[in-house]
Amino acid sequence: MSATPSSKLPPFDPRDPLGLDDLLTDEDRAVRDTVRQWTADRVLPHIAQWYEDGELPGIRELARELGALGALGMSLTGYGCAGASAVQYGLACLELEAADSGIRSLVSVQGSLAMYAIRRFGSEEQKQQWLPRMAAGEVIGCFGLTEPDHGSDPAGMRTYAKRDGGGDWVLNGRKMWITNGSVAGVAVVWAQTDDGIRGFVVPTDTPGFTAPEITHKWSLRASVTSELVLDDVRLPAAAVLPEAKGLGGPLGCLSHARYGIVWGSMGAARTCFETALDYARTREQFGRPIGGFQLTQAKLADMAVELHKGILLAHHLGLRMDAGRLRPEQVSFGKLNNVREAIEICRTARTILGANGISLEYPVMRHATNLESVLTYEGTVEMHQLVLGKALTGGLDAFR
Ligand code: TGC
Ligand code: FAD
Repeated sequence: MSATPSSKLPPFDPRDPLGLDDLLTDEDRAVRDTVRQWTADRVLPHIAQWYEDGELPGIRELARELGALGALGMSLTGYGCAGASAVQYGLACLELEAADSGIRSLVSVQGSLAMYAIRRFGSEEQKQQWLPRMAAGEVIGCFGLTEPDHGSDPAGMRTYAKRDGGGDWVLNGRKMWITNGSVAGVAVVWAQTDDGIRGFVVPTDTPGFTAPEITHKWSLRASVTSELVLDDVRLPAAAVLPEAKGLGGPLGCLSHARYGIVWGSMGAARTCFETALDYARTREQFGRPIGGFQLTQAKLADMAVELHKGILLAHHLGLRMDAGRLRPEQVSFGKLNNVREAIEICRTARTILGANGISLEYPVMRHATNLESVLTYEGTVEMHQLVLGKALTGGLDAFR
């Protein structure tokens, strides 16, 4: 059969060269456009200044607006959550991270980590108490897994929860690098117990809980990152997440959040690619636009290929998640590939912008430095290589 005559083909769109928009439903597009418009109104006009200042001012107001959009706990059902599809949640992550990884982080930690932990592993009372207010953005949540001496290897965590004679839990320990920590009203904290690792729902006004902010970051500067200090934090027996037992609890939450990053990282990459494309068309050297040089075209072609392959991969994983068929190893596949390629795209975009590439007047360096964190959190490149390596080799475990 002959190919379709090119006169009948849709025009080539440099911003969607594979025609991936065709994969979306009208509802998907509406979600995407709503979140994109919100970032255009509320984030993009200010983000460079927030980044320079190293703060996310008005985070509580932003959280309430994101709640009103239905973006918090977006793919969860009931308790005020939007019940959107995994693909729609992914599209929202992409649009948020196209603005800044810090905004996507706020949403990931709230919805995929803190809310997801309570929705999946919590008691009915915990769900009723926290989820509707978290979905509305009235209460911000955080997720405390990492410790100063246990990052990639959370199984060795030292934070300990002990039961006293009356049945209360008493928590002691420290968590490190916790997104949203100092602004959170509720913390999901993972701790060792006499029966293995358990999760606890900790109201942050509980005596003994403090969350000093971590400053001097050169990445994710428009995001709140904190320590959590637990000093004889006394909680009722009902504070434990009843359905989470062992490391599978927090790792199950991570699968959900990592899925969002598979999409989100492509948002940061898209912004950098589009910025570089616009720049290459207009910036002239040697008497013509730098986009006319073959070396620049090769860079743009390679960036476009990896960007749209990454979006296609994210969409595929989204469809699998919606069908209840997404395995953790597949999430590792996506996080490993997409964040690694996103940072490469941003670094290449930086070269196309020359000296302007390092300026906050353009979004490229901001995204590239943000992605240094995204490469590390939610499992480093090496952790995802090892998860995949273990699965590929039929279970040869490089960890233990
Ligand atoms: P391993 O023996 O492999 O597993 C322990 C148990 O967990 C189960 N499991 C999972 N369950 C659900 N989902 C997953 N993805 C799972 N992966 C493993 C597993 O079946 C086993 O169950 P059982 O019943 O047999 O006990 O555990 P390991 O100790 O060998 O650890 C391996 C490793 C490296 C995969 C894991 O520990 C790991 O993922 N390390 C990286 C830690 C990490 O990602 N931390 C992230 C902290 S949160 C964060 O960064 C938020 S930033 C968010 C933002 O700002 O956007
Ligand atoms: P380490 O585990 O010490 O790793 C250091 C290096 O050694 C890495 O390259 C790692 O891949 C490598 N390595 C370790 N073990 C092996 C091995 N077996 N084989 C080969 N290489 C290995 N955590 C939370 O719990 N909640 C949060 O909200 C949160 N938010 C974060 C926000 C930011 C901005 C950042 C930067 C981090 C955040 N984290 C959070 C922590 C993050 O998840 C950890 O930093 C991450 O899991 C890595 O742990 P680590 O930094 O201790 O590095």
